[in-house]
Amino acid sequence: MEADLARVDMVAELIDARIPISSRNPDIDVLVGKKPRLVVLNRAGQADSDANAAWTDYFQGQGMAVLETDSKTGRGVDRFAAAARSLLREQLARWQAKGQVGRPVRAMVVGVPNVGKSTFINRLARRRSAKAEDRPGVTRGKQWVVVDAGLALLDTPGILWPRFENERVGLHLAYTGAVKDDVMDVEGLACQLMSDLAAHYPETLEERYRLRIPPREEGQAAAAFGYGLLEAAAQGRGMRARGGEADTQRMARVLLDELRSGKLGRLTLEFPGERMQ
Ligand SMILES: Nc1nc2c(ncn2[C@@H]2O[C@H](COP(=O)(O)OP(=O)(O)OP(=O)(O)O)[C@@H](O)[C@H]2O)c(=O)[nH]1
Ligand SMILES: [Mg+2]
Repeated sequence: MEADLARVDMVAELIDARIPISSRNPDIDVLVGKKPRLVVLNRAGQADSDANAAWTDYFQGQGMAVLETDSKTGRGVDRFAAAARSLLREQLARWQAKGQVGRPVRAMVVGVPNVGKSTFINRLARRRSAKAEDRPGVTRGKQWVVVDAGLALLDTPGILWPRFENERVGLHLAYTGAVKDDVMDVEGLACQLMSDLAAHYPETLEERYRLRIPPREEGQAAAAFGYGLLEAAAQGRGMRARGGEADTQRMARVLLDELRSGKLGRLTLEFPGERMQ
């Protein structure tokens, strides 16, 4: 990333609007340094709109340029070129003064796996130049995509940092699909997700899976509490394993798929000012 930075004019930092804390590389400020940066809150259509507004305020308050986008529908993506020009206005004026009129802006697109970097680039370019699929680790190498005479974007492979700050960050990245499922215990993950949804979006959970959330027992672990909910959801959907017991394995898959595909509705799991523990 550092070598590529020298070759670009700006960085577009794509973050997942549902998990704006966990989906940011903790070293990004140091890595990007003084290079102009635009924070792109992607997947905004999957996140809570009030939370999106709060995050936009938050980043602007930190002096950063922000754009809310949904690369799947294209919403907000067309504002990128203007936002980039505004971010680079001093640079563009310098180029003009040197007679470098029409020099294209080069932007590097970075972010965690599966956040939507390639889809975002394809939207901007209005064609499928970069391979994009519904799983992490699709983009393997770097690729320049020329949007038009004035803009070129560098697609990069998604990056996960070697150590997560804490367990919650790892869970949130896993829920949203930034981490490959085959390296995880999907049932355990779904139990944690159930417990988080019960805390943040109880009505959604109760309606969608036709269950009642019981009060969490004193000292009960999130995983155990979530397991009870997963079992209830499996029962509600008539999912039974061989022995007749609730098929929590299958329900775990379904829960994660429904979160990722948006069937659970718009939800945000992290809020400005919150401390991740
Ligand atoms: N709902 C929704 N889906 C999105 C959005 N952006 C991307 N996607 C979907 O998310 C999946 C991953 O998109 P990619 O563009 O391949 O993600 P990436 O960041 O390039 O992923 P890697 O190359 O693996 O790092 C695709 O199925 C996209 O259609 C978005 O804003 N909203
Ligand atoms: Mg990609």
